Amino acid sequence: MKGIRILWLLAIGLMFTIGPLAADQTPTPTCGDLDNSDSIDLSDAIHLFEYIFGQQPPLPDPSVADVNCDGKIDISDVTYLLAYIFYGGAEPCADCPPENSTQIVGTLTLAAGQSGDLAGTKVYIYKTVTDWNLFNPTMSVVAVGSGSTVTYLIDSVSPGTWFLDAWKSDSGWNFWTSGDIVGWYGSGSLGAPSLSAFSVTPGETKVINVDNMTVIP
Ligand SMILES: [Ca+2]
Ligand SMILES: [Ca+2]
Repeated sequence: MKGIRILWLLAIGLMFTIGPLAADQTPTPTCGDLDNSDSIDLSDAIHLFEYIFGQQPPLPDPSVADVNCDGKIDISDVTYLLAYIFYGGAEPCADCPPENSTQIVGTLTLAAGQSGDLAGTKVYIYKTVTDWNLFNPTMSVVAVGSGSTVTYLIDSVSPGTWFLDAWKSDSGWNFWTSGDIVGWYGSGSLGAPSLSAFSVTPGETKVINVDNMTVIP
């Protein structure tokens, strides 16, 4: 693990010396090629690191970033990439389920009259409304992009019935607080949100858009 830590320092150092990568990138199907350069190298790990910490343009394609195929885009994917690049670790997405992975994808959009930046908003899925009330999500991802509309992709979802909400919080509390931006799939209002269940079948890419993102006054 010591080697990994050294590589972290190297990656962080390069992050500040290389600077932002090109912003006009197009989608790529190559898992792990975060910067769409047709190769997988340290710059991809840096790109992913910067993305996770909010310093990078949107990923060209969220599906290439979940290199360890656990349905989330986080630091463990950077570690996985570094292990592959420097230590002969498993290839990006080597253990991913074959195509037709069950997914939930969609957009989050600010409600009419709302203003704010949805960058960094998290999307959560829950098995029951009780889980939602207790903030006990089964899976979560960070949406990609910024501004009034962002996109998300939750991969490797278990088929079944789900509830979904989206939440950008700066407070660290496990409940909605003033200034948070929240939305949910369903009906109702901020004071009385009503989540609707939806079902996902095996191999389906379920589209769930949330268009009621609202800033809590
Ligand atoms: Ca690359
Ligand atoms: Ca991952």
